[in-house]
Amino acid sequence: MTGSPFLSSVIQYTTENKETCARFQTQCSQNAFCSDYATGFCCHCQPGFYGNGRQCLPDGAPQRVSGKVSGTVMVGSTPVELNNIDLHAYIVVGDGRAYTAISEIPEPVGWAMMPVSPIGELFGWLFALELPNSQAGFKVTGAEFSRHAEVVFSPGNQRLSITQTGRGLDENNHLSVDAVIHGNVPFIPPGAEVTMEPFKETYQYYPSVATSSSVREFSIVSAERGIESFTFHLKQNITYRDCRHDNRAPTSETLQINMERVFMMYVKEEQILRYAITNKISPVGDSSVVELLNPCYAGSHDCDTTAQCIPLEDQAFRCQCATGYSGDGQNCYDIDECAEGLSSCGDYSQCLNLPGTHRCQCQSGFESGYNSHTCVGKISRNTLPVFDLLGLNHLNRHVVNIHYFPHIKTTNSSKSTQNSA
Ligand SMILES: [Ca+2]
Repeated sequence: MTGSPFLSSVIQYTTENKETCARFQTQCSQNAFCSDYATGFCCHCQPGFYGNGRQCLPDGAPQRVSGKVSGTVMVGSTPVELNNIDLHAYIVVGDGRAYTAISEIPEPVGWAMMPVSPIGELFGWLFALELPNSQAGFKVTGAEFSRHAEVVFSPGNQRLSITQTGRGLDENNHLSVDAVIHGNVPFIPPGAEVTMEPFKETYQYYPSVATSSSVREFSIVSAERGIESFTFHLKQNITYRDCRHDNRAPTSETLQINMERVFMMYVKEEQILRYAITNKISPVGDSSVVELLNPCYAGSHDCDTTAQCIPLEDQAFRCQCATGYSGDGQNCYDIDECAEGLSSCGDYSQCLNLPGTHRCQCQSGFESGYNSHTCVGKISRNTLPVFDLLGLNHLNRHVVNIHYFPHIKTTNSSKSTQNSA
């Protein structure tokens, strides 16, 4: 302290308004702990989980993504509306392979969107297989981010802009990502095949934003036109909320994604557009040397798709079932937390078993409390009219259990008191 009135007032200001765990811990994931620092708080995922602390996912578990795609895409001079069509992705984190499917997508644009693999590459970056000294995108962004990508095709100079917004994790831990696509794509003859060689892309990391820029070559093979070569230039940035209060040293300012086994396909009959890409993230350089060392890094291990591969010395490794699964690592099984009495669902909630987890589903008229294991009345039960209190709205749906209404029934008070907070 210097005694300067200016400085002391500044210090006083920052202290009073400092965001602390005591006030903001609810912003952390249930699977995180909160730490206070001189300038504010940060959330950190607990051991066995990964993420940015605000959202944490179990290590080793496969990840699902779902969302909607909308926008207008011009194929040649034909505009095609994409009207909230479904996007689903599934990522086997243990080998870094990301599968993306968009349906139903109509025919001219379905063929023409085959080279637009960057839509699926986002999920590859978020949940890439990590080589030493690197971290997959989700550890930086969590589930809330905005990704802007600009794709410019050659030789036709068509431009396509892609915006993908991460909207959080839903109740099943699936990542919600909506996409808006606008612009032009080159025409591709129906029945053509698109192939893309493996490539490397370098991501630059700055506070709260990651960027990359690359040129991709791809070939279109069709009966009528033979083999044609194209390229596109991709420029993208991904913005997210960063927590720097802990003054941690960034892992690396640049990381490299190796994309292999790139596969794109349009199935006309089902109107489904599919991308599959294997993604490995590493420091910039020749990652093949590291991959030779251990099957965990090469993705050639035999761990279950719901297990984490833990590298040991040389070629040795260990498979560990993800949190929520049990087994020897080669074979993992979902734990039925409801049947095995492992759930901590409170009153007014029903236990629902899910792969890798479980959920406490609130009875009608109740909503999730802070920790999502407890359910609290949607309206203050003290002010509820007697008719509503008796649950007339519930009667048609299921048998009213008097335990739902602790104010009326008091003989079993032990069960009905813990929920009032
Ligand atoms: Ca389960």
